[in-house]
Amino acid sequence: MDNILQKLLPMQPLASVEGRDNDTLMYLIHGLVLVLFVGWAIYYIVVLIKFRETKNSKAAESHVAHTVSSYVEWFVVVAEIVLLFAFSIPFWAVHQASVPEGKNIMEVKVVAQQFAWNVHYAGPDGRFGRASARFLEDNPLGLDPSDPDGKDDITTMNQVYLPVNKTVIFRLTSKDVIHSFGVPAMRVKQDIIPGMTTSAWFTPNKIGQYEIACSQLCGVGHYRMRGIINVVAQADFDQWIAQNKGIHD
Ligand SMILES: [Cu+2]
Repeated sequence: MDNILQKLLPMQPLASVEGRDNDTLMYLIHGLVLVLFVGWAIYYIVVLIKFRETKNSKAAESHVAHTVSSYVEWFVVVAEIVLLFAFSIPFWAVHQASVPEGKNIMEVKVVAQQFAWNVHYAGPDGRFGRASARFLEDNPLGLDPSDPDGKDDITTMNQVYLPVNKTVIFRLTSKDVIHSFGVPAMRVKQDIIPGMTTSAWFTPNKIGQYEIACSQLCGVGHYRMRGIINVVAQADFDQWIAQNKGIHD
């Protein structure tokens, strides 16, 4: 079934646990729209033939009474109510309106700028160093050099490393204009607003490389505002953290 749907409506191969709900919703909405499209097309052709001018030289003043059309309308209304209340609203509540909590979750901070992604890891101590706009001239994330929590932090540009099968929450903000954190393979898209912190989260379940594409037109270099998410095995991730602690790229 999945293969047939994937052929009908090709999407990037899915690489997160939560993305499945997104894809189900996509298929259902497209399915309904397909039914509506075919229905309207048939109706259009029928009307063109049935009410052609040579057969109906005089316009009828009274409307055509049909019960079929009202059944069809009710079907569409019910289908849309089901899509909204049984799928879309629960999806929003689980994946967008709330952020998961618990132990097996890691946090990564991302500061977007024209036209790059600055990525900030807490390092082995699990605590993020303080950042302030005062230090932005010294380093791209504005890390305060006097804060001991920041000494082992790792910062990278356009490169994200994640262990597979672990939920990650991205805390997103921007230095300049509105950007959008779009990761198609994870089915995630979240606006990034200067002066605000927004969140996006997912659980990557396939080792590989995935693109972060800025999804909000943010200036002349928008097209090249790309990052890479490297999903690796937990052991490789631990090694990466150990090798890079304190390195601010
Ligand atoms: Cu951007």
